[in-house]
Amino acid sequence: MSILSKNRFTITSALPYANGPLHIGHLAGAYIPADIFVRFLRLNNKEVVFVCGSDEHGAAITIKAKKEGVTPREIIDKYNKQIKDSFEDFGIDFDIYHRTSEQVHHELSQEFFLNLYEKGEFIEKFSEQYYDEEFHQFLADRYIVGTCPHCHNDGAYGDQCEKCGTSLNPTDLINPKSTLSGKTPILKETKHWYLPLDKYQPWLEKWLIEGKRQELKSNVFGQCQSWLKSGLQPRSMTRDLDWGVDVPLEEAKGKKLYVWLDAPIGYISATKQWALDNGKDWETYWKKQANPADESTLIHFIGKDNIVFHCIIFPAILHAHGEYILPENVPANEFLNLEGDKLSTSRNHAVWLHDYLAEFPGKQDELRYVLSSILPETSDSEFTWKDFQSRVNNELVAILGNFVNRVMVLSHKYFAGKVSLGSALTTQDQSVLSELASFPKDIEQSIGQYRFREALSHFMNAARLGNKYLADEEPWKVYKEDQERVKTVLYVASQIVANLAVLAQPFLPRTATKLFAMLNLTAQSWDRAGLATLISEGHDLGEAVLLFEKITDEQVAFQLEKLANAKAQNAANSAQAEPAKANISYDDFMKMDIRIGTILEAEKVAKTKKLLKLKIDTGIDQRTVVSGIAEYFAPEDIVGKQVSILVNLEPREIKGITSQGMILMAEDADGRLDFVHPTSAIKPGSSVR
Ligand code: B3M
Ligand code: ZN
Repeated sequence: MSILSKNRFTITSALPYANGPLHIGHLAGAYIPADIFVRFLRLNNKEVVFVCGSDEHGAAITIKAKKEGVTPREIIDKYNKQIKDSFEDFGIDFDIYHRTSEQVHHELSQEFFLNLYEKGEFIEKFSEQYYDEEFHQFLADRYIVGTCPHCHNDGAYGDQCEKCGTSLNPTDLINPKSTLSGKTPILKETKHWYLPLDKYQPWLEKWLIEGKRQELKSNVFGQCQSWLKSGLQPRSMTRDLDWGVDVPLEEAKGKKLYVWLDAPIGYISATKQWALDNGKDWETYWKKQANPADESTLIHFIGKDNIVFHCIIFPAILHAHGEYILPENVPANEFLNLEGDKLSTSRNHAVWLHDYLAEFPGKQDELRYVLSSILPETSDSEFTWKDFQSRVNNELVAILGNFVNRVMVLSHKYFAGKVSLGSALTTQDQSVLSELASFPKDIEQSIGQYRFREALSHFMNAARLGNKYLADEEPWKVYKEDQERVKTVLYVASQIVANLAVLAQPFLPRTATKLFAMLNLTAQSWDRAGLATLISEGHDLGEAVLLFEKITDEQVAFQLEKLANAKAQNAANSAQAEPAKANISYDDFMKMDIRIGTILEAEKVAKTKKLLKLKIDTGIDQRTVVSGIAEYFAPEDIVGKQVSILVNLEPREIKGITSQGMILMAEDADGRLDFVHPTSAIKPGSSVR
């Protein structure tokens, strides 16, 4: 069914956390696709509300505030403004860019919570959670670090180990430490309100898996299916935090709503505010209607890391509430990479939108174009500056810009900018014009299936058609002998330019505006696209302006150097030593019995990459120690070496071998190992203190 059979649309783009600026990955994920879609709907005179806003709650904000030594309020005010400006600069045409810190949002989120609470939808559960006694705070998510039980990385967070990717609960961590005080937290009982996702599983399977198998993109469907397959668990909708929306219950004083409960409600509160400002009825965009045909079509544009929240948790909440419509589709994109590496805010491996604009002023459409051509629609994709250059130079400049420019310049040169039909249209002209008429439908179909790259390539093919037409007809040669023919060629070519102006509107809004101005036409809606009479006989064209310029090799080199500098800066930062661990007492230290020993034998442990089995003369005895150094030392090279060995470590069974003690090794930030040993021979058994 064509998307244009619907009349009203509620379109949302993921609310970015107001804890940092936007980069190209954001645009390519949830904003450019949504913007193309919305512009297309508006051109078709649909009733659309397009909402977004800053996500201003959760640990993402408070931890950033702590890092910068400012209040959460300062963080959200700063980044909300910067993000909002970037969206405006790049023409992401929201009806409203709201904030989850607004009163109307707090109220609506609380109303949602209470609605579910009063229906008895939540499970209330006491559990023991880590608590920092010094800071008087429970330690959710990133407020706690410790050793990963899976890979033994000792910088794992309470929600995830970034080294091995495992998702964790704070209580899974070995040797947990508060990131606030650095101290070992205590366990303390606390009460939370859980959404029983397991209870909604059968409903979700029917609505989502049976009902949406056809419509959902395969990457989205696959994720949902695997979540449901592994079985949904109750999920806590409240947190012990001091920043967020208050849980509206007397007994929950000091607790906040889980940020992933309030954030999607942000779409609704944004719509509410927009309706208030514009004399509209927000409920027609969000609530079920007596006649289902009157209901709005809700579509969430997001990145792949948010799929579970938009396909499972938020729909379950809307369903439990009962009055709301459910999303029609969630066309999530995968991730965009940059120059062979993941985009990373913390490593500064990114193209920041505000930097781009300062370095390429006025070239928003160039970035929109390139990102639209490489959107990670079905799998991760990659932005490189070389590719950026070649798409701008070989497509925007050489095809679109060149065609438009030649039509404008020749029309002004030969006929003072007046468009008129000279001799009759040839069959060649007619076939070009009928081909032109096919593009709007092709683009409509691709957009309706969320295939924006394909839609853009149809648009570019229309420009190619124009370019080829001019090259075939060569009006600059014909002019000498047949001016009437040249009038007609430029008449046909002008119709193509006018069509390009109409078709460009969803993709390249600034370019479309320039094209209409050049043509001396007002903007046209989509139903006019395909017509061979957009420009009438005798029409006067406007002034020609330059649409696109080539990207130079120097510009590319500059950008690559910037990324290389960020990389070098990172390496320098990570070369800095880790901060010291918490203090221990002298007695604690004296508990360790470290001796000098000599390696007598060494051999690889079968079927392992890292392990060596060593026989050590400790001066006390000869014992076996298994050590993870095989990647750095060959057995034959280390026999006879003196080492430091912790001799009173509890024996451990490793790969079926009892290891009695631990060889002390120095390890740098890159994981490179070396022995800690005396510089001159010393008697085995000598102690190290
Ligand atoms: N702020 C997460 C993110 O930026 C979150 C999206 C909310 S959408 C309701 O990935
Ligand atoms: Zn791990």
